[in-house]
Amino acid sequence: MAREEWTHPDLDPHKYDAAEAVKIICLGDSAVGKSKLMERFLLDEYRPQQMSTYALTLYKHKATVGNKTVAVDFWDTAGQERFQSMHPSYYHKAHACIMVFDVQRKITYKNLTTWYKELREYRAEIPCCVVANKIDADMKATQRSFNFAKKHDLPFYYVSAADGTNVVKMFRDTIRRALEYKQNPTDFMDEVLQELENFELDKTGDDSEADD
Ligand SMILES: Nc1nc2c(ncn2[C@@H]2O[C@H](COP(=O)(O)OP(=O)(O)OP(=O)(O)O)[C@@H](O)[C@H]2O)c(=O)[nH]1
Ligand SMILES: [Mg+2]
Repeated sequence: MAREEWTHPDLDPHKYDAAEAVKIICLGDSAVGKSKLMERFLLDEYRPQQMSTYALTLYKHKATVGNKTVAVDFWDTAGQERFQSMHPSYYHKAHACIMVFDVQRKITYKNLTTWYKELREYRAEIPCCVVANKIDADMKATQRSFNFAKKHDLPFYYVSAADGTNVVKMFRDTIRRALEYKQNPTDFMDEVLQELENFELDKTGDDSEADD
């Protein structure tokens, strides 16, 4: 996003530096039920904040984890995002990711590969889970095996935004994992190494100039 877009306080990435604020993103093809899942989880505190200019909706939630109150922002995009890569700012400072597919549309399951690849390009280590939505419409789906999650060692949930099956459990687990990650980011060393690598590259650049 362009710099001026951060002037909206709700989109200021610095707020996620605060100890008890987490950002959770949601990925998946259009119409798999990302927004409905959030609405179902939030129910009466449901106050989506439409950032229409950015095709982005922020769902704000106060969660209690242990004896702490955590401010959770769920970031949800709308529409045809699969056909264009998500903007890097969507991933920026995210602490967890929920990847959703629709058990009635195989293509949405297949496309998880693309979503996951993009996620890992930006956020190599954040907790992520795979969600098979709309099981109310196809109960037999729970007997089918979806190996994507196993292959990548990700938690997997059969859910229904329509009747609420597993929705609270999936969100609570994800919030807890987001917080754990925040308190103990496993990719901290990656960031340090990257910084060092950039530094070394800069130095090499300087040296070659000096040699000329
Ligand atoms: N039967 C059934 N329908 C669902 C369920 N969840 C969502 N839907 C329906 O699927 C359609 C798409 O749901 P959305 O939540 O708008 O999907 P989305 O992933 O947010 O889609 P985009 O915003 O376009 O990316 C709607 O018509 C929902 O009513 C579910 O658990 N069961
Ligand atoms: Mg939506």
